[in-house]
Amino acid sequence: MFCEQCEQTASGQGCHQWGACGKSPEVNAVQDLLVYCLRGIAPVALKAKELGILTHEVDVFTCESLFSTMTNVNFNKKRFGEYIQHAIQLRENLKAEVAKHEASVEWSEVSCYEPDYTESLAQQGQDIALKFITQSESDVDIFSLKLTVLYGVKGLASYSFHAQELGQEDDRIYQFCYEALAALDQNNLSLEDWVNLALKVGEINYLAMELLDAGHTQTYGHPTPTVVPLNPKLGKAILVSGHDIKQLEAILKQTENTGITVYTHGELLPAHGYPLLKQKYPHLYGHYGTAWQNQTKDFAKFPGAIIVTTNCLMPTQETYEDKLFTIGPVGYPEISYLPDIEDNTPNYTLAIQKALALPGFTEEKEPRQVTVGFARNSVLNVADQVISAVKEGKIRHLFLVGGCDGAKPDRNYYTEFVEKVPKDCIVLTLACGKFRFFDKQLGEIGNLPRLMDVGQCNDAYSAIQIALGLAQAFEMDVNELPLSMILSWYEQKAVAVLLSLLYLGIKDIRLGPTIPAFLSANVLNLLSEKYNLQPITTPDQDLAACLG
Ligand code: FS2
Ligand code: SF4
Repeated sequence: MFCEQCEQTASGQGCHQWGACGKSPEVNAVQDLLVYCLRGIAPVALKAKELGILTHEVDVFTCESLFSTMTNVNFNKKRFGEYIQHAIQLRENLKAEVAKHEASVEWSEVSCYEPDYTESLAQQGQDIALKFITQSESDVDIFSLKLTVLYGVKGLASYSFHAQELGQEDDRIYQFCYEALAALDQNNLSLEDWVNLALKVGEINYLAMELLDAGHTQTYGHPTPTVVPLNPKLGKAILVSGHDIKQLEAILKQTENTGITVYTHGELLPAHGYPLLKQKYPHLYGHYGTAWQNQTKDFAKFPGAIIVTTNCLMPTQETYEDKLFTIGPVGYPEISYLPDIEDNTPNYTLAIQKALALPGFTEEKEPRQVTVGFARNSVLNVADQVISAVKEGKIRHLFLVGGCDGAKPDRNYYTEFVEKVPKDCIVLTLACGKFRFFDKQLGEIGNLPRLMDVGQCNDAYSAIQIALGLAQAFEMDVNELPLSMILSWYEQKAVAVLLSLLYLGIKDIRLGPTIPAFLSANVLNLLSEKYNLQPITTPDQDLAACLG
């Protein structure tokens, strides 16, 4: 087994025996086999697009299956077997369509590959992964960039999958996913070509995040500052985890008039800020628990059904397995999976019945709350206040402290950093890393809260719009703003977001808790020289440098 796609990779060098995320070597191998099959689909889909053949089903499938191979999404070997069979079937159907237009196309080895379903798919995946590594590792820097592109495309595919659910699609995204997947099988690209391809992942991911933002805001309105209770309400309950606001709405719709209260978990906290969701479904009540790595404790204690819509799912525990449900690309062996029935939406009846059978909350807790909804519109609406406060010296600096959370103790850096930010500075935050400090009372500067939650990880798009809007208002380059980005990464969506920031030319990003293992020393040097991308050090040292 070899996997180094996430931040918790073993010894900071790669998981070889067993995934630190809980992924077995067999699951890792079938994921690699699925990615190989998608690499085989890519040239066929590109040819089909060139000939004007409809590829939509394959486009959506490609994004969903790439999504399923991300960290903490799917641990179910059987499900990957199904994805692989479907991939081959879709590829052959598309080839048949291409043949109707152009009979003489010769497909490369990867596009002709057929797994032997009578033999172990895991063994076949392992052999293929080994071949990929031995073919590529002679040039460490190109191998590093190949992995960067592949991991970034996984993140981009996941955002595109969500945008598509909300009716927002752009063929440039699908076209690029295929181009990037096809490039992994080319051995004639230079280092510069690979750097450009990695930045192109950033460009296309920016488009995917823009579409997802449009999907959310056009469907649910622009987020507004909204108070979210952290204490539960008496009664039956469902907890919805992950990032999928469209599926949260489907759950809200199917639980109307059942008496069930719906709680968000993890990256769904910002859903409360969308006015049209909040107004339409009063039983969308509050938030329960903190970041993904605390779910084994949070899920065990939750007295209702739990639905995980996306990452980050951890290996499950007996104490809550019978009340846990997964959907879409998410899965775990022996855990109830609710398949799509209609309009890309599952029937949630089993989860609803489970919630009604469980006791729900029977004891009141002391009221606690947080405020969410400081996305681009909310912040840019008060841009004049921010600008005056900066000009009058009331706001010295803004920090974007955002990104993923994880279990490692060195992530305490982010909590300490926020605690040490001077009182005349503002902290914008996003993604699940905020749970280390999201309920801290940092007070206000004038009417502006000192801690503002911009949203989920994909709302990096919103944070970028805030930065660009402020730069425009100050009439200066975005890199000259009194704004520093202190980012934490964990999985492949964060890789895609980082590539988007680099594509936009954002400099001086501080990244932690560690630098990705898949970045070779030369590639890291290159990014450091061009963008001044740098690892975090200590909160005191980094604060001093940013404020200096
Ligand atoms: Fe957090 Fe996990 Fe959001 Fe990542 S809930 S680390 O997948 O995408 O951020
Ligand atoms: Fe290791 Fe991360 Fe890969 Fe899991 S996803 S096997 S923890 S590198």
